[in-house]
Amino acid sequence: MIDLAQLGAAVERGDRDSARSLTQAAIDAGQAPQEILDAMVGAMGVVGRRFQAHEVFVPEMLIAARAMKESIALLEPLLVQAGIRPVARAIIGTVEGDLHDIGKNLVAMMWRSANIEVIDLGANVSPQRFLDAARQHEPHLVGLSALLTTTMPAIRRTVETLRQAGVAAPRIVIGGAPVTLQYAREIGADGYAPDAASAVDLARQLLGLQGSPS
Ligand code: B1M
Repeated sequence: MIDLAQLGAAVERGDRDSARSLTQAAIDAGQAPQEILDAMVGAMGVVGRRFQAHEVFVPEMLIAARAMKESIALLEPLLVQAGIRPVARAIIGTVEGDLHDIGKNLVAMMWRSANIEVIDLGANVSPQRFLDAARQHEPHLVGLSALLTTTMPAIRRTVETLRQAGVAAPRIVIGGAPVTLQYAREIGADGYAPDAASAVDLARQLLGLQGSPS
């Protein structure tokens, strides 16, 4: 049996090789896929909290998320076999006219690390494309990112398009450097997150999932 705390520690320090080999060893030892997954989700929760406390920065969070992503790839067939499903589905994109996608990618990675299925629509996504994707995927969450003051109105247009079309009431989360909580309230979004780790806490809160991953 593998000590899953070691796997968590490998993910926390972004050690891809160790994370992969410990995941494979745990699989080979017949450990429960859910327990292996929980160890990694918990580790990313720790990384997220350190990021919020400014103890680690974007690069550390990226390498931890990559270590987890590669290990999850080994685990995925077993998760499917065991019928373990993501806790929710999200679509995410950077709004129309805006090509900045680094922060949005980080939010997508952190949501995936919290066991949320994420359909990433990319950058420069029109309100109509968000609507088409919402109709197609029926997400629980929609994430909108903007980095330019000039593209903030596209967030508003996207929220209006989704609301007016009456698609199955997804929770809309917005973020990006010029975006504020006040703006979120003004345009009728469900929430605003200042960074990728907070976006996980917010998603869990909006989805009614208890607390942060331990
Ligand atoms: Co641009 N750019 N850029 N740029 N760029 C900024 C944003 C700018 C602040 C630089 C400056 O002038 N000081 C400025 C915007 C000014 C403003 O509007 N107030 C600017 C400008 C003006 C432009 C152009 C117009 C420049 C030009 O061509 N004249 C142009 C616009 C192109 C377009 O989009 N149509 C442009 C182009 C580019 C590049 C293509 C060269 C490149 C983007 C590459 C890419 O993303 N693939 C680029 C970059 C890299 C930047 C800076 C340097 C870095 C942005 C970044 O990735 N930060 C940026 C200046 C800066 O920030 N220092 C700048 C790192 C990233 C992790 O942070 O994206 O803030 P951030 O994401 C954070 C949070 O905001 C939050 O979580 C993330 C992680 O914690 N968050 C969310 C983000 N999305 C979220 C969604 C959520 C929740 C949280 O829920 C869904």
